[in-house]
Amino acid sequence: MSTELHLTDTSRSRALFERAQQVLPGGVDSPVRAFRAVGGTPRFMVKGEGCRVQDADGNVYVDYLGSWGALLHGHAHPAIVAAVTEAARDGTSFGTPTPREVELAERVAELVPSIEVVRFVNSGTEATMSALRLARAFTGRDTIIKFDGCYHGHGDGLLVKAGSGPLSFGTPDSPGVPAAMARHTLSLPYNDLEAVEAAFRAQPDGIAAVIVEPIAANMGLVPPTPGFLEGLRRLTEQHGALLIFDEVITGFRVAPGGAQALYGIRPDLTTLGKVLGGGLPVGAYGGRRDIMALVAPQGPVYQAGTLSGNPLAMAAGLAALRLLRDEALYARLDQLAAALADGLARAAARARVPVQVARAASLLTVFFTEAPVRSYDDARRADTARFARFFHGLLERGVYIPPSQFEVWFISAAHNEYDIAATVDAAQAAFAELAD
Ligand code: HOZ
Repeated sequence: MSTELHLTDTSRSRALFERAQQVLPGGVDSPVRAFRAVGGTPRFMVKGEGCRVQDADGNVYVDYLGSWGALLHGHAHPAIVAAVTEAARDGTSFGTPTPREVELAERVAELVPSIEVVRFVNSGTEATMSALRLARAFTGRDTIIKFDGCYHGHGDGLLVKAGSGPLSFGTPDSPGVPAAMARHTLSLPYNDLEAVEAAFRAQPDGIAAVIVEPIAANMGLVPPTPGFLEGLRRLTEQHGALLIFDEVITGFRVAPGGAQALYGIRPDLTTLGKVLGGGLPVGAYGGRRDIMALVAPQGPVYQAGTLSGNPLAMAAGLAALRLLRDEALYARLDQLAAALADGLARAAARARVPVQVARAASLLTVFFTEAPVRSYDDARRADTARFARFFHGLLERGVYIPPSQFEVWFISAAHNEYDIAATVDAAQAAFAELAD
């Protein structure tokens, strides 16, 4: 990888983007991919191997997007590819129960401390929508508390001060969500326990659930301040509301048992996705047996899906979770991520570019701001124009990071010390350009 700025040929990506815009809204199937927050042409990827991706023009990048966190083990891990190939030979979908989903459910229940029973779905969005329906049914209440800048997928009622794409594009409240629906969502500042206490005081018997990313990773990376998650557990218990951890990003990534294992907090329900699917579309929600007993057909809360528990996806998930048995995995990820975070902070300081490098386990964000970021309001103070220049400085030097200031970099088990060192060199050069 060269730290020199080289003019990469992007003609094939540009041509594909032209065609895509004729037949896909904005040329993409998920908004942040369109590069609108950073400008320029999105790269159309054709191949991934380990920590590298190759675009349609043959340019190769060290990848810190990792399919938005799904690829903890890197691209095309041989064990995952073999498992999916073997499963595909036996049939790609049955619409019946299959053995692999039982095995994956058992493995999830073993790994995630609070999950006794789990339901597989196809995406994180489905998981959070279903978990909220369940929480409302269980408590007989309507109001949901979420936090500003947290993103829980694109379900109605969750697009209120939402992070990720909505934050990147300045549309944190989407049109098309009925006002009546949004009225049942209370969005409060992340890391502000007093605001949660006040909400419970105002509606002591009205709040069905508090849903939270235990480590917020959709407004850039914002770890919980000490006592915040513990406080949420205490308040929800006191008021008969459920605590839902959205671990779509943190599940199996920050520890085998997710953030709840890391912080020692037992939520009532958990939502999962990304790493759980090993790169195939899988989401899940699960938790206490008495709550999950309400899900159809055991109970009356309806939720279904033709491709739920799909055998290919279950095979990929099983292979991905099997790889977590490597005892050195999390220490290695931590070491690599720490080296990258330190290197980035030093490189920025050398170039006199004020940044905050936030890190938790193998997740990090470089915020272009002078003040620490503990909330959505802090995150929004970041200089997004500077971020966009930095993004392109890296891209042109062969480093692919998520194309928005408000997303996180994902370090995978396929990165190594040389990739990290080369990334820091590239960042050094990209930061130097910002100082001009
Ligand atoms: N919601 C994802 C970022 N937090 C983006 C997913 C995608 O574009 O693939």
